[in-house]
Amino acid sequence: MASSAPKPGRLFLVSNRLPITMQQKDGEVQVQLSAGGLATGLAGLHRESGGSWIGWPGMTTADGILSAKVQAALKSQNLVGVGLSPEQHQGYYQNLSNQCIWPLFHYFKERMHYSVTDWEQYVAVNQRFADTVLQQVRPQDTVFVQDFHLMLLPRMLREAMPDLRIGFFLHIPFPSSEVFRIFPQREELLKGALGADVLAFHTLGYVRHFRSAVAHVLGIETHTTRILTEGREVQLLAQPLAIDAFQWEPGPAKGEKEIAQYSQYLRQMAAGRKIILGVERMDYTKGIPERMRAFQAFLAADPSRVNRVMMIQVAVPSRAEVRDYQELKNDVDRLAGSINSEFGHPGLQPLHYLYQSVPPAELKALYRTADVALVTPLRDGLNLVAKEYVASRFEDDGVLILGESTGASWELGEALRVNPFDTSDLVRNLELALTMPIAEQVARMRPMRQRVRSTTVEDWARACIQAIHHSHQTSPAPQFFSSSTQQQVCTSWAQENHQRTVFCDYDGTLREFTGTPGEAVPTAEILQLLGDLCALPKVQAWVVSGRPADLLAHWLPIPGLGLVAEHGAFYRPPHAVDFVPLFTSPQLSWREEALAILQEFTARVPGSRIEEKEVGIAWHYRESDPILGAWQAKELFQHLAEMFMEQGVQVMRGSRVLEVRPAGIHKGNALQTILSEVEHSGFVLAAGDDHTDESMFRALPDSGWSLLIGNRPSKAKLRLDSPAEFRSFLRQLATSSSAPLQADRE
Ligand code: GDG
Repeated sequence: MASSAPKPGRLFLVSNRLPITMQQKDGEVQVQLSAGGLATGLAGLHRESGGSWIGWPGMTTADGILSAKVQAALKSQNLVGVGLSPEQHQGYYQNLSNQCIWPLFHYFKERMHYSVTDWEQYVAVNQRFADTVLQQVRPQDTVFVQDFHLMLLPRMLREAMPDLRIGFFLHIPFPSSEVFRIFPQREELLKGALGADVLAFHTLGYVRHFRSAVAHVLGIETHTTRILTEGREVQLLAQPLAIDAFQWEPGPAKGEKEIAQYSQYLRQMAAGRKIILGVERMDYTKGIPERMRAFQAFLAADPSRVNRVMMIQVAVPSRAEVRDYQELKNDVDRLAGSINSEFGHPGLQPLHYLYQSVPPAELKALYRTADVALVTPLRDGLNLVAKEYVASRFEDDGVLILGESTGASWELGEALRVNPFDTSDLVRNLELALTMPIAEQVARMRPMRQRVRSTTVEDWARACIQAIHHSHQTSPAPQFFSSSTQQQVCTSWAQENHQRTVFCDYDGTLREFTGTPGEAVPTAEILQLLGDLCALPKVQAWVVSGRPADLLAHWLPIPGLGLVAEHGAFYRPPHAVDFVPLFTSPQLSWREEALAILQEFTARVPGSRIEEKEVGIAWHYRESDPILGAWQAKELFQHLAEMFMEQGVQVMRGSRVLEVRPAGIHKGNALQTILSEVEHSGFVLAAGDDHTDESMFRALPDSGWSLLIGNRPSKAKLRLDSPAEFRSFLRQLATSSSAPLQADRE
């Protein structure tokens, strides 16, 4: 797949915010790159490829346009700015991103504020980003989009530049589909993200949630890590963000002196007490009040603990203009006050609460000095603080207490895991942590530290980008059967002097799918069309279906029509009366056992049903819950394939149907047999929609026309979107025959 794709071009990163601080002084613009984290890890990659980082530089302008000076200053750092007006910033970022998607994706439905105007701004700003990206990129480039602010961007880019390699990473949780579908524009968000070649998340849990949302909201069948949509394959990836552990370890030129000084200050302040540390943005997802209440309960259980333990809580101001965040700060202020007044003594303050950002050296000192890190968000995409604490413990001591609802808990299994909502669980684990023998601390910390050290941010980025390059396919679906090509095909059909043969599948090709297979009786239009085709001289029309022979004969009573039943097990040539087997005495000893298994699965999956045919047995799950149906079909497939592998039986997957039948019977074989019986075969066309039709496409001679009805990777040369489009093409064929017919008569 990857080998046939052209060499990847430059890398472009796109995020809501550029990783910079910008100052304008005396008409001069100064751009300072942020240090550490994602910014440092990613910067090298786009620079070495010749690409840029595209995002909002952090200041709004009245008209949403960045001055030439600002753009030039950004360009000198390989950055491209997207300008935003205050209204756009408010609607897209403050409101829709931070007060709608953020709370909902963290399971805080009651804090979600949705308005149509904000949504419109979100769409418009995503489009603004798309326009900026499109001005920069060429089709062979790679674009790696970051986070929930830009969920519509992948699709916008895909529509404008179909061959672009696009990846998307979600830094926050992807919630359960039950929660996700509360979002009013849920289809749009999913379709937007599905424009990417690779959708990456921190954990497999989020991958599962996303798949489930796609299945339930869009009704698209999904596979473990793949989704087929609009003719493309989207790969789902669990790739937790890494940190550069070495940055947290002691080393020359890392401000060691400052760190040591602050550590000493902390120890003096602790005066022999053990230190519990909490660090995060002041955000309701981080569980700060819950943690403080647990500390309060811990002290209340034994007030003398105040002489042995203290807590430092750093809460970095965040989204402070939003009411929910102001209220949270007031709560935390009050709680901190009440803990200190309840348990403090003159000169002995149990809780040091800092509502501020601390400089990097102080943060390092805090991580190195704290005996226990209490990282207990109520919900967190990953949580870098937990990894940073582990990386800082270069002597492998210290205890990490980690909330089970953080993505990081997937990787940091040796931490003490807690339910962040359960005060008594927090208290119990605080007691455990504070009395943990050093040998156990080391036994837990060492493997976590080794794990955190084993990858860097750059490794993370490279893994994502490699996945994007690997999964990208250039036009994997057949080309659309344009009206001009249809004209050409009709001309070659009309000019053909030899036999003209048309093979078409029935369900999903000639006829639209219906709720139950029994409802899909042919319409008068279909009967007329097939009748007209069969009435033409030198034309053979065949319906090649998985349906049983007697049903096809009953539904399609057209004497001139050829019929192939049960995926190629039987056929009835035009004007013949009986069906003839296309196989030599099949082995049917497996049937009884297979039927028993299918019955078991039918009992398990509501809405599924068995169709017994003369040789094959089909299990249909079109009316079942899409997730349950697809999951059970996969199980069933493996089960049957393993059981009957050596008995000459094959298991085939169709569109929401699975069929067991003797090996070697397929539509392709039927097509070859029929064509071998035609004396002078000329024009041949085969049309079908599902995987069982691929064998027909493969069996066609090179000069044949293969036509997929639908949009997915296929062996077919051309495609149409629907049975209605196919019927309209057949109608054109039927009427294009008049010229040579007249010539024939002369
Ligand atoms: C989002 C997702 C996901 C914090 N206080 C100070 C300070 N920090 C730094 C930490 C850490 C970063 O901020 C916080 O990262 P988190 O991962 O903990 O949380 P979010 O900001 O919510 O990040 C999260 C992340 O994206 C990455 O994908 O893990 O789940 O919500 O690096 O060190 N840095 C300094 N002073 C502080 O006071 N210097």
